[in-house]
Amino acid sequence: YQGHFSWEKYLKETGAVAAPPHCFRQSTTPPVNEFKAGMKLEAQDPRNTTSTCIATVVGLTGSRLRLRLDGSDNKNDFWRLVDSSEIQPIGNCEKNGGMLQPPLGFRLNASSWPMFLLKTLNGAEMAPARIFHKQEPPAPEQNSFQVGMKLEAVDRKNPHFICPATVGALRGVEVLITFDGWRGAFDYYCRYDSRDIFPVGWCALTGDNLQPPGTKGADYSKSLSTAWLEGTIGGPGRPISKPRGKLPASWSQKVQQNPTDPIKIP
Ligand code: MLY
Repeated sequence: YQGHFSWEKYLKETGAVAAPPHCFRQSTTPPVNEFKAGMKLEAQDPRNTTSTCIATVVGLTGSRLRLRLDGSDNKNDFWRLVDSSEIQPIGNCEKNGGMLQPPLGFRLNASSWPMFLLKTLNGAEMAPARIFHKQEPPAPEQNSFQVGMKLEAVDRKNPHFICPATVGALRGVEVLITFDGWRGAFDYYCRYDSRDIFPVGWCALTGDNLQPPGTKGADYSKSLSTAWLEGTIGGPGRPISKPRGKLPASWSQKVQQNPTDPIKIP
């Protein structure tokens, strides 16, 4: 069941402004995603960032890859933009004098790592170097976000979700990301040049499913107006479980839960 969230209507209704693209460390055109499920690459272990591991692409969404470290479990998947500097073609680590490491929580005995590595790479489909992007977009020179500006942000507790968000506060180089229609539990501070935040319209460009705002505590809560949710049938419900709507103007995105994504219930 699908619904569509319209930024155009939502901005009008909330009287808010979108953070301008120059605030973000993102390319103006989202990077092309030529990866395929099953391809292997090198990735920094998100839980132990000094180690480089082998990862397998287990899913693709817009300009992002869903990655799983070889030798890890399926409960610690993570998402990276295809132009992230934290992913590299296989061979890069060794070329730079490094050694591939087992992931934190390697499910076998540490002594079996060399053999595991050999087997996991044997006959593997390695992501070709040409589909990696030369470099990350440069960081903007300074934090130009302002409180109240709207953006699209990764929900770090449910990182497969990208959601409508508002700058809640500024703290030097940091920005407080708050999720529209959700209580503070999902808020986080990140650097202004974080790769987890995107300008309004990003998901529409990449084909990612932008989640609709929640229904709690936001500025529209009194009227419970859902004019920004096109084609709503019935009253507002929980957007995650009940996305709804009809086909969009160019500003609208598909709202659909990926049935393959495990949903953590916080
Ligand atoms: N387990 C949660 C998921 C909420 C996601 C909130 N994000 C979109 C800010 C729930 O359904 O309550």
